[in-house]
Amino acid sequence: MSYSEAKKKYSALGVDTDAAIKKLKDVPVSLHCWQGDDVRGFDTDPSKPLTGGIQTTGNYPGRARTPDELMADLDMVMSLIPGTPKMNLHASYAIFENGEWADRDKLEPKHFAKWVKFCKDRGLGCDFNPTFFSHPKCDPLTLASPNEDTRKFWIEHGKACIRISTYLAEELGQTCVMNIWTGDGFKDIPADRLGPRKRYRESIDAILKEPYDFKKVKPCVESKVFGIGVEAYTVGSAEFALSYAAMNMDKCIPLMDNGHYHPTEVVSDKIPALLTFFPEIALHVTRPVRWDSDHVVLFDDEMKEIAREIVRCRGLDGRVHIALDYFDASVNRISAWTMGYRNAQKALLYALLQPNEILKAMQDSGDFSKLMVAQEELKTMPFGDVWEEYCLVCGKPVDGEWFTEVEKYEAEVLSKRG
Ligand code: RNT
Ligand code: ZN
Repeated sequence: MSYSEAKKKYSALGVDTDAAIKKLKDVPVSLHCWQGDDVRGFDTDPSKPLTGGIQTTGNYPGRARTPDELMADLDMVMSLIPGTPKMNLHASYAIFENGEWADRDKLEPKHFAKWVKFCKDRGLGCDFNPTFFSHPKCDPLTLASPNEDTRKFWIEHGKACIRISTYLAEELGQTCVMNIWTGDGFKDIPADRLGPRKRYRESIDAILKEPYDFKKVKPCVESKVFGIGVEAYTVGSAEFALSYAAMNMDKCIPLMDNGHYHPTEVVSDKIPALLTFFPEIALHVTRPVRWDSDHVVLFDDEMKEIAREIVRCRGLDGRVHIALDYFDASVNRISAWTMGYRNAQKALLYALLQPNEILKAMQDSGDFSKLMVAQEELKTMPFGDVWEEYCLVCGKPVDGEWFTEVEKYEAEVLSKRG
């Protein structure tokens, strides 16, 4: 079916497909740099393991090993995805020049000058993350450590990251979302659950004392339920992170990663709960398979429901900051990156093509039979034609046309990497 026919069908349901396409085109969605190199970064020995309770699995060839390789891969991905990507960097992706090196507590904006140039040349904004993992100063705790020197080091890192986030926001003229996540926790039953949380709270307080303009830099606190090797206790639990954000609404916002909850909990339902109270929230969109496995985002039911809540709560008008967060090393990384981003875009477009006001009215008038029928029948609308039109409007390949480009890139570029 052609786009014009699909448009007519949607219009009969009260949905304007052109308006949906126009809306989504300009919504920034953050593209995480860490899918390209298995979360290794450039500031520590790449042979050292990833720590902090997260894990990449698989050893598909072609991992980016240098800033130039990572940037080339990002360009490849960006040539294949519709919409408005925004870069998302971790502090560990600092680029040092002329043999210089700085530890995480001493990082400066200049270590991200190359990234600023990369973003400027492509008209991108940039989000940022302090890196509280994969570093010898993890004892193994960071901001919650009982050791004052450890805490001080990581607080200084957090402050340096606020200064870098301000630099990114000012240089690029877009808000910089700066996400605080640590893997602090214990493998086995702790004797003191309160102490680490009090220290974590004080450490975040100290980081947020670093001056910043809350309109430009949006610090977030990301919660988690558990990680590998820290199964029994997580300092930054859901209640901790949410309470912190609620008590400091003028300084930071909560961040929910949909891999960080018990398996029957859903972030789609939590979005409107948080938006009842918080003017803004942030999301890490991922796909947990039985645990926080960070599989590639699919166009699946929960992804659709997350997107529907974002759209219904008017989150696309700046209330919900959307970032992707997954890392699969078992398949072609460019394909993983592209597929996940395209799927997140698909879900958002799908959500924009729901007659939300009409469905709400059915709910409010208690017409639940009609609502069920309407919601079910929407599932077989000609969504694929609108998606294809969206890709064309964005000047990006439609389904069926991008993967061959990835195969070509693999043959010409990735397979030549040692
Ligand atoms: C880990 C968190 C965190 C990281 C990234 C690399 O469980 O989700 O957001 O994945 O910062
Ligand atoms: Zn996350």
